[in-house]
Amino acid sequence: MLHSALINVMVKAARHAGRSLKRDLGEVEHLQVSLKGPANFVTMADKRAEELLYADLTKSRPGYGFIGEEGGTREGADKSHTWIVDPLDGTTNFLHGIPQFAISIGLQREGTIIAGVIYNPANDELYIAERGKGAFLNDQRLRVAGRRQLDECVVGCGLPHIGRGDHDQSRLEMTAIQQRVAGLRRFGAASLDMAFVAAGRLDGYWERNLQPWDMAAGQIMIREAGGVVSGMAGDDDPLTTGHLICGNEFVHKELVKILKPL
Ligand code: 2AM
Ligand code: CA
Repeated sequence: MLHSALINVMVKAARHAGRSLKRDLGEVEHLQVSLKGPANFVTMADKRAEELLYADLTKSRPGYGFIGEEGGTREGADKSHTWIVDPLDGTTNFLHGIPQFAISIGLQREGTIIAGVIYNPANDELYIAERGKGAFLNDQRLRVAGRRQLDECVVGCGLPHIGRGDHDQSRLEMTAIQQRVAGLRRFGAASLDMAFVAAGRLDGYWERNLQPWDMAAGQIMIREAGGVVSGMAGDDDPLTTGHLICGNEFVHKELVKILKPL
């Protein structure tokens, strides 16, 4: 399938960094038995992947700004374009050898996300989206699920981490949703949760306290697949608030209705 030059640049960078992560995953599984454990190694894997992405993306599009989870913000001469990159989303999964992690690359132009690539090197699933051109999983066009009965829906969520977020609030939200849906899931990589919503695997998903690089690519993936993305208010910007609700139009509305008053 033919994609734009921009998407090709993003895909090439994601696959390159993906090969590095996949090699490192093999090493992590090996290190599980060692005394020191793989945590430091994973930090290195993460940084290595980000540097590959930075080098590849900057070589192809010199001057674009770059915001990465590891290296922070790197300004470029071109102030209207910024890459928003998570080199390893789902770090805890990666550390435990669970094959649910991804490289996430979003491109922002004048404040709007115009392209996104999410790549899971463990199962070679590649998600791409470009504004006005649709969303694809391995070249298959994506469409959000069409379910309109909440009790038939499978919904994803996030959980606050140790020492972070509001655990009581999280329990409150989960209890409220659990009573209304067919199934609740927690996969642990926000970018892939969003890709799953775009692919119609999950009917909806919400999570609090995310970072822009967790959501940038996922946001355009869902919108191009016909879904809706917002913050907790229902019409706000998750990239600004850090809180996210998404799904098809109906599920998104229902989730907002349940979660907003809590
Ligand atoms: P990460 O793996 O790149 O850290 C898990 O619920 C999701 O939340 C993951 O996508 C994870 O991204 C993200 N996340 C955001 N902030 C986090 C934090 N402070 N600690 C762990 N995961 C975080
Ligand atoms: Ca992340």
